Amino acid sequence: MSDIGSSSLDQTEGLKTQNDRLKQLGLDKKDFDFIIALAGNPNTGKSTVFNNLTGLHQHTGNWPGKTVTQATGSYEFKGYRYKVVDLPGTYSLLAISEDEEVARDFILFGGPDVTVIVVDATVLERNLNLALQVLEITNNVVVDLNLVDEAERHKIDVDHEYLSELLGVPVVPTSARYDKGMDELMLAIHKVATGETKCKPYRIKTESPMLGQALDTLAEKIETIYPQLLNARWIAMRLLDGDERIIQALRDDEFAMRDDSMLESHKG
Ligand SMILES: Nc1nc2c(ncn2[C@@H]2O[C@H](COP(=O)(O)OP(=O)(O)OP(=O)(O)O)[C@@H](O)[C@H]2O)c(=O)[nH]1
Ligand SMILES: [Mg+2]
Repeated sequence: MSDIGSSSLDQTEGLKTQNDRLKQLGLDKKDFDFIIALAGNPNTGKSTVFNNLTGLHQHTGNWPGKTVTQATGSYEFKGYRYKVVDLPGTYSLLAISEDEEVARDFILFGGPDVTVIVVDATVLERNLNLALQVLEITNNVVVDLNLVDEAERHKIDVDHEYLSELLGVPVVPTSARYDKGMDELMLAIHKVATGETKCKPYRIKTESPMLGQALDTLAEKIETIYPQLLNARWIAMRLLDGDERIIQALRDDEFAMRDDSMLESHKG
């Protein structure tokens, strides 16, 4: 590490890396290649998926400063080590309840490499609300279309390929209770994590022209300060909504992320 000139570090000093963020959230990326977040409405089978993926390699504690349980686990796939975080079930990411706050903060500030949204195939419409919210925040998403066995019993047949086209991210049908579709899920996660699959998440644009203009103006300013952000428009929306957590995050410069690849290029 001594070959990194201190002067070349000046620009990035004080900025946080992904792992600094993770540590604040009670996690550590050390020894892992990718961090995977499992999100979804309550009772969609997140923990069942989590158990299938991680087996006995699990650890539970609490989210720092919260009464919400933090469950993490790990697995290996194609030579990569994955750390999985089982997020609390939530209907939205507006951070009204403690559960929602934990889920949103992790997706927003923890910078997971892939966020898996577990949706219930029997009540897809209701579940897509959260899915669309997650797609607003992050690019790297895999949708786990779970409970397809239950859907079949109800004569519901979801066209997962078309859904994937509409959402702009991979959609994998699974029956977690029967351990079905897990290999396909791991492969989809792997491809998004390694960049083999490029996601183009669907983003809602239904606002009035005036609001749209205000959002564009604000997002442009945010992007000037934080060029690496992928969700400036979403942050602009939350600011206009008066979201205290997001306002505080801007005040505390929490969106400033040190890019480790930038440090690499400064070496030597
Ligand atoms: N039929 C069927 N049942 C499933 C499937 N996946 C999960 N379940 C069942 O659904 C129930 C809820 O599963 P969990 O894994 O606890 O769901 P969760 O999303 O973690 O729930 P919360 O953490 O409370 O939000 C359990 O009884 C599971 O056995 C599936 O693919 N098919
Ligand atoms: Mg659970």
